Amino acid sequence: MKKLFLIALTLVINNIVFSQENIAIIPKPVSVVMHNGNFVIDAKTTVLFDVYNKELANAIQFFSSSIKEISGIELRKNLHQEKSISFQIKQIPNIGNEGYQLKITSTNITITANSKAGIIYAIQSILQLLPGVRTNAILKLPCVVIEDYPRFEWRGMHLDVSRHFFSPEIIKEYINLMARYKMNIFHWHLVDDQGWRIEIKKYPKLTSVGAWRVDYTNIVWGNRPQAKPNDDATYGGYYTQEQIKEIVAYAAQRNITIVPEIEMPGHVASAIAAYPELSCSQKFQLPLTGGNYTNISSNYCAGNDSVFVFLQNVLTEVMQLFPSKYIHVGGDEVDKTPWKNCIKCQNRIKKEGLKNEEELQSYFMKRIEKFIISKNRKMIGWDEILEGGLAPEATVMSWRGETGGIEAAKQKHNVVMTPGAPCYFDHYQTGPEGEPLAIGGMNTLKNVYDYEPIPKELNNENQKYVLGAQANLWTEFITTAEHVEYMVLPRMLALSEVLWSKKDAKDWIDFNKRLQPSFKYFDQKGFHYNKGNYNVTIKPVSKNNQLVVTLSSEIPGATIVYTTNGTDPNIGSNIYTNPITISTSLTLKAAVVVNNKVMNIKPAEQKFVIHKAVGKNVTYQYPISKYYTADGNNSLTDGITGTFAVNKYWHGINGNDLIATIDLTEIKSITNISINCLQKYADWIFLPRSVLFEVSENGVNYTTVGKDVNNISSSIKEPTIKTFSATFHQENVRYIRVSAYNIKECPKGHPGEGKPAWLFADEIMVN
Ligand code: TNX
Repeated sequence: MKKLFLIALTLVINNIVFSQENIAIIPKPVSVVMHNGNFVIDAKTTVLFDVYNKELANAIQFFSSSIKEISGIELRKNLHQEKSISFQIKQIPNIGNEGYQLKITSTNITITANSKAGIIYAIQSILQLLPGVRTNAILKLPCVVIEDYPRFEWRGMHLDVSRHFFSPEIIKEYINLMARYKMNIFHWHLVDDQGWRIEIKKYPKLTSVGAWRVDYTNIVWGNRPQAKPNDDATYGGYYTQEQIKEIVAYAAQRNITIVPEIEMPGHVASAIAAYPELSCSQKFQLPLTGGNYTNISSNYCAGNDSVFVFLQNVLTEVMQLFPSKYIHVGGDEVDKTPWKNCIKCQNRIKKEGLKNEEELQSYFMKRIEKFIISKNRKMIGWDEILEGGLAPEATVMSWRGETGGIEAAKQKHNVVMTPGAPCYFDHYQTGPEGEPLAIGGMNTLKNVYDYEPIPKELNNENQKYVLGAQANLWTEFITTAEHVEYMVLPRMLALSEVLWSKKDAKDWIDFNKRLQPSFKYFDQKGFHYNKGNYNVTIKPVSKNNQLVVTLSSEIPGATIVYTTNGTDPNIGSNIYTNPITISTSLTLKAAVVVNNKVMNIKPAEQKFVIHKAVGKNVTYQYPISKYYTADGNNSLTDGITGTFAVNKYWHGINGNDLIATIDLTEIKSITNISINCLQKYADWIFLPRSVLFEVSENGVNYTTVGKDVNNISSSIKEPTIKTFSATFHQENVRYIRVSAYNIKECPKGHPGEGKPAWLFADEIMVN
């Protein structure tokens, strides 16, 4: 029925076919009604608008230059003739400040909106219906009536230019891509430990010193050595105030507000390299080259009044450059140790009657907020600014999950959602296979598309504090424009639909169809992008005491093939139709087939082991970290072993031993117990020192049946899974206790040296 309707709507005009499906606008507009016919843009076409309205004139300039870029056609201005495109700003109810109405008939186009923002979005919708690159031909648009407006007011994209510097041209390209998909906030992360990127006239050393570091780009971020005093600092760059003004205007023309982030009080090793007197130690240091913080100060001193004078002077220049209502002041990940050891900070705590260093950070942020408010602006910061008490009018950017955002909204503060999952675009989208090295984690296109920015925990009244959401692109691992494009495309398009379109209009299959013209556009423009997530998800679902697994893929209508004999699946392998029952130990491999081709670089793979403890309850002496609960309490006895996809089936415990007791519920005779553990140096995960295996009949008196001592060094960087085991003469037992002893602290020379080490374990196998 639906198909017939679509065919009925298909019109053939001068060999261009427009159908409902051709209206492939992303984000999906609120309402689209197709009509017969088309409008032709040619040399006679004129634009009509009120030339005295500067904002409008600015938007028309954008429109005219875009049309010229594609077709070579110079649109006429305000010549009244039959074929016109008219733009009008007037009062229209129900579409808000950013909404628009676009009506295309065969003789004219009318665009109306309440503000320039809406006019710009109508233009973007038109541009999505036109070719992406220069054709030097007349342009045709389908006759259509569109009414459209966004769901959220904060539709953000962030870019970290501190960890790697990106030229003004790249920034403009980023802004342009954002604008095409109606994103409206560019969060420009201008300051961090590894580089200060904004010219501040009063403090020239911030950029002459703080913007340049010794170039170790070819060494992975976390492994870079620190600079030595005579090394040449050649990597970096900064934006001059003139460049910033130009970029701000470029963004404004596209209705994008740039929210600058001036980090404080932590993540400022770059500022301290320029002006050591800003830190507690006041010691000289060189700009950081990467992730090695040994002996580096990265906080401002919170007890020193001249730090606040410095920051007010910096912020004054920043606010002169950026008209944004919001000024981002960071606030994340402040290691409070230097404040604990600093006389000035401790005096401040006493004098202000503060309880601890958390309250000292809160004091810091409140003092800065007062200044920002005095300049008629609003302060926004990462969710750590909640700790020790939120500044009175602060807006919170929730990145460590949604907890901070929920808490702030309940306190009636505005919130922007940007939880690591799925809003961190520095994570993999399909890989690691076939993708450039990323910081870790995985946020697929569908994860982003399925995101709902309003958490269930908020009642109707508090929901209104959620301004919207944002994706963050941290660039520790990203050094080129091509790589930036790859990380945001096409995930930004999914986010744009989440933030703009109606919640109940979301449709994954339809979105995938509408993605195709964007892919063509990216190809035409030479943009790098991810072409699809062909991963197969292997999911255990236990049924009637049997281990049953389902296979699924994000690709609409994909065929999944699989094997259970250890070989890689090919187009002739079993086609998945129904859940698979697993009754013997085996390795399942699965892949997606499209057009008779296996699409995966590496098939999905999961090992299942059927043993005597499968399905039995496990209790722990020390709790498992809430971040690594795997698929629940009995993950260690579910027959599924952890793989290198870290966050999947592993149980993680931080700084503590893993002491697990299994109740077999009846006496069983056994001769072997083993446990798999993981080492992943880059993620602070280390193999245990040793594992002790004990058994008991009654759960009170235990006998040791084996101890396996680790023989793999904690400095091995290659991810490694090791099986620790004990084999013994037959024992008749009901209880099994496995104690894996954590190395406790990250080893010497590791970036987390002295900090708690993670211990990851999965599957205790009993035979
Ligand atoms: C955490 S998100 C950070 C950044 C890192 C990022 C890497 C946040 C407020 N702080 O400094 O670049 O993780 O994903």
